[in-house]
Amino acid sequence: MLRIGFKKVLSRVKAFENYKMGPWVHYPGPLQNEEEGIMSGKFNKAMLIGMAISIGLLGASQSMAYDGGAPGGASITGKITFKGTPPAPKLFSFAKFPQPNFCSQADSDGKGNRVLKEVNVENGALRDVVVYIEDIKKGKPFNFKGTEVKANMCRFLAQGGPSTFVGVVMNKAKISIENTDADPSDPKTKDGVLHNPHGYEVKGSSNTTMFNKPLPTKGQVITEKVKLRKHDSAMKVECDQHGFMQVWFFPVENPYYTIVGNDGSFAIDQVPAGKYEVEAWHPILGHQEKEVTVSASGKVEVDFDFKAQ
Ligand SMILES: [Cu+2]
Repeated sequence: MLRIGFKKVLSRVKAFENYKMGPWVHYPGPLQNEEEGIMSGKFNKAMLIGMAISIGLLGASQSMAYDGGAPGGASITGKITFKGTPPAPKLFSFAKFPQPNFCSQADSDGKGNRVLKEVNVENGALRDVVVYIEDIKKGKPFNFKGTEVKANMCRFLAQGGPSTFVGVVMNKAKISIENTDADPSDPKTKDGVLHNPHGYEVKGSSNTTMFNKPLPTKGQVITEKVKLRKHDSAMKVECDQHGFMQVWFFPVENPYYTIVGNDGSFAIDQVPAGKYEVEAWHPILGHQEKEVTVSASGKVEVDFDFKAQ
């Protein structure tokens, strides 16, 4: 069972050292935390080889590449609802953070607080949900162009979708964050309000830093490669200057995702016939899955109902 050639093991080690491992390998526990110095020499080569052998054995769990040359004709539609009383928004006193006057121009409660609505419900419809077909190996074309975020009025806003609180990323693709903030009335920040985007991989209660970069100047953009190492994790970006600047990203591996509209509805089209797990993901409320079967040109409706945690 342990018959992996030494050369192969070495190439695994090399790959590991170069951070080129596949995205969804279940790493042995300690490897999950880069910040604890796994790559900084605390571990010797023999240990790395040992780990490489385990990774080699687990290699079969890596997902296969997606084939975008086989679009189908079915569609999956539905609506995301929320039952009960949504949790109250989080409040952050602007006075406790830099540039309170500038930042208070957006999403203020009028009493000196930033309002962060993590669970946004209007007329029973839940916003900021990603709906995704898991493990679909082929279908419509997938040309993921990367993820864009703007720092605007001391908010991180996900670009290009109906939600600014939630977007999607793809492992090994790019995420770019642009600073659009400057305060001409303040000599210290006339060229830019300093934001400090801090990217995390989040799984349960564990947060691992992906990057942490200052962004001091208006018009400046930082671009990072998304490096997710755990199965079923998500990504979050927070500002180390302004703790209320928070945005979430769900990792996708195929084009069959969408973010619900303001009325909680969604539609996923060009689905090939088959049986699928459809997932609805909310960064605070967690995820739900439902199995659906679609025929060649059928329409299937699937709804999800979330509750307070
Ligand atoms: Cu900031």
